[in-house]
Formats: sequence, C-alpha cells, structure tokens
Amino acid sequence: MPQGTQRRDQVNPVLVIIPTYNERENLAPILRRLHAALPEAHALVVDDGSPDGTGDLADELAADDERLHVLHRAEKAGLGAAYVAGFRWGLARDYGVLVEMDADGSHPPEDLPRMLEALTDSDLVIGSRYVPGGSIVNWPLRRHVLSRGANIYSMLTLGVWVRDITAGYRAYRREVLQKLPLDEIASHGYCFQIDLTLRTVDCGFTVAEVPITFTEREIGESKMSGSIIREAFFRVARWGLHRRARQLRALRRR
Ligand SMILES: Nc1nc2c(ncn2[C@@H]2O[C@H](COP(=O)(O)OP(=O)(O)O)[C@@H](O)[C@H]2O)c(=O)[nH]1
Ligand SMILES: [Mg+2]
Repeated sequence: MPQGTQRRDQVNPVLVIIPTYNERENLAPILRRLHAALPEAHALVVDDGSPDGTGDLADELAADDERLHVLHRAEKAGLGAAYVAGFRWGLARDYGVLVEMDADGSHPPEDLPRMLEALTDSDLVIGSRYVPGGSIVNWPLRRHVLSRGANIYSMLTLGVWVRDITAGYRAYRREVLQKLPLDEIASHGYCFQIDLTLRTVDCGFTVAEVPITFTEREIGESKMSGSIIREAFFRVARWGLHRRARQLRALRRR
C-alpha cells in the first residue's frame, strides 16, 4: 500500500459502501479484494432484502470481521436510496472518506489507493472510464452506446464537463456529503450519480477523474432497466432546462 494512502487511512478512516441486490456469489470475492488493496478500510454492505440471501451472508462475514458492517433495508428501493442510507450511516460515524463501489467486481478495489491519493487535491474523485488510461472490458456494444450516449447527452444538456458523470465508482470527502441535502435526493438509478455530481459542482467542490478499468460482471445479473434509462433521460432534461434558464437570467441581468 502506498505511503500516502496509509497516512490518509490513519487520519481519515475510509468507508467503502457496497450496495447489494442478489450478489451472494460476488460478495466474498469483492470484500477479499478490497481488504487486500486497502487493509485499513471499512466496508458497509447495504442490502435491500436480497432474495438470494446476500444480506445473511454479509452478516456471517461481518461476525468475523470488525471492518465489515451491514445495513439491512426491507425491500429493493434503488441504488440511490441505498447509497443515501449508506452515506447517512457513515456520516453518523467518524469516517473521513466515503466510497461508492459496486459489488459485482466492475469497480476494481486495486484502483482505490490511486483514487484516494487524488482525493488529497479534490473533493470528489471519480473512477473514470472515459479519461486517458480508462477502459471497459467485456461490455456488449449496446452498453457502450448507452453509457457513452448518456455521458455525452448529460455533458451537452447540463454543461458540466465531467467525462464519466454516470460512473458509480467514487470517493467523496466527508465534507461534501455533509453539505449536500441528502433528504432532497430522489434519483434512483444511475442518474443518482449525475444528480450528486451536479450538486457537488454547484456547491463549489472540485471533481477529479482518475482512470480505471471497468470489467463487466461475470456472475449474476445487471439490474439496469428501461425505467432507469427513462428516469435519467427525463431528469437530466429537466435539470438542463433549469440550468439554461438560470444562465439566461444571469446573462440578461448583466
Ligand atoms: N441495495 C441495492 N443495491 C442495488 C440495487 N440495484 C442495484 N444494486 C447494486 O448496485 C450495484 C450495481 O448494479 P448493477 O446491476 O451491476 O448495474 P450495472 O453495472 O449498471 O449493470 C450492484 O452492486 C448491485 O447489486 C438496489 O435497488 N438496492
Ligand atoms: Mg454491474
């Protein structure tokens, strides 16, 4: 582990929040990789009552591991709500850095030390597929088109120049999440990531993108759905209109 990361861990304990829905087979491997990459970090599994018993397995693993915590929620309520619950849990304790990481192995824990290094100069670090050095392994063409399209659409509509604004691999400084109105966040799917990026930028915090290699899951099923895509499309359109109207009003005043 790099020296800088070790120092950061001691000063700023890191909480890695891992939302799960039917990830029983993926859970132990991702936690093993996380502990190997960052032995000091704590993990919080936020499980939405997975029918496959992911939540029970998380409890079993947590019984032998003081770095592992589990938050059980009654039913599947979307990625955004799971993260908001995880952020609240972390903010109620003394974690200085809160990380978002998928359970399915797409977000390599081995890249996390580099992301945390970048957090010394910024407030939010995004593990990015679309900056030089970033890449995607094993995605079908449909997912490439969807993800690229969503990022270009968001950039043009919102005028925010983050190249992987939909990315779900992120490290937030505690201060950012303390300032954001978590109660107001109603986005469920990957527009949750866009929503939080916008709010972070609008609060004046800095965002850095660090290249990662995103590898599509080998086990289990994606929860991506048509309704998640529609939610992102319409919300981004609405936010874009509001932003453009605000810019116009500012121009007129000048
Ligand atoms: N707690 C919780 N986790 C979810 C929910 N939907 C997705 N996830 C988790 O979010 C992460 C990303 O989901 P995934 O299906 O891999 O999305 P994809 O990578 O866009 O195909 C995985 O760890 C999922 O188990 C949900 O409604 N609740
Ligand atoms: Mg996935």
